[in-house]
Amino acid sequence: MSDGYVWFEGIPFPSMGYKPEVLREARESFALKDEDVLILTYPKSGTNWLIEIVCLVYSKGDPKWIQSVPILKRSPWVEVEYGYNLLKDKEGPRLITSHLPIQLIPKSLFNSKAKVIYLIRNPRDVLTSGYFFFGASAFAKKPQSMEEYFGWFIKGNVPYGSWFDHTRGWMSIRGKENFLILSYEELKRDTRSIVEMISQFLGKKLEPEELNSVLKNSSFQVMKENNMSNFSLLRGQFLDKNGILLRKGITGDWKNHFTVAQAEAFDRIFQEKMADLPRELFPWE
Ligand code: PPS
Repeated sequence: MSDGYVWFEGIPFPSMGYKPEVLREARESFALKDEDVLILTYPKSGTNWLIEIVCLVYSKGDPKWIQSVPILKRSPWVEVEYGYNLLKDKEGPRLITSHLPIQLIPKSLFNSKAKVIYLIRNPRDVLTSGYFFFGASAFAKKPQSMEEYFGWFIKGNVPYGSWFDHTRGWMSIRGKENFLILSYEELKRDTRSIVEMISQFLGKKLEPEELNSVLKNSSFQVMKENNMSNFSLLRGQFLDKNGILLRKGITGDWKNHFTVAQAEAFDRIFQEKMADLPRELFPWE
């Protein structure tokens, strides 16, 4: 289809860096190892923040790694051709990132003890973040207005498809021992406690000063200035000059961009699609 996406199994993917044959091979043949860590999110949920935190937990707060190696190399995206090629021959424990829905994730995940962290975010803020980010990208369809993007998001006609399907899919394996669910909202509210939870889950105990350094170096301001993490390396080819990864970094920005009618419509759709899941899985107002 020539609508600005690469389609695979009914899901639209960005038009640069993705190939059906790589997506297929990743699902069928990529071997997850028990010592791997998989960072899973729907796009615009705080993926890169979580990667930065996990990298810093692994380096015990030492910022040398995050300051010298681009984030896309530290925890490559398994479904992207570039990331897949980096990962498949990599030795030792790997940090792996993915936005894939559950039905497209490497099948080997389900027979491995790899640790998985799934980060969820209020879909209203995901929508808002995506509106600005994809609107300034060269790899996704550019919306003319928030109204237009709102319609695409509700239909799942955005990179990686429907937020609702994605979230329902991954939530279906909640409770598995190697699966930690976090939210952007809790991470914002009490970063210290959630980072401690992450380090415990990963079996990496941090001394108090190491924890302080993780918090400082993964903060919005420090990350925004770190050219290895802020996607400035993607400007030109993938992003135009308004393409900013670290845009606002707050919760509830949707309130500045949705009309009253959009807010009401979103509530209705959320209710229709997610009402049977426990409310505590969605820790936002
Ligand atoms: S992507 O392109 O899908 O990988 O984007 P992703 O990293 O998932 O999400 C981008 C949003 O995460 C915010 N962000 C942060 N918030 C708080 N603290 C830190 N350190 C941080 N790093 C990234 C980023 O600002 C995007 O949200 P918005 O709402 O657009 O600001």
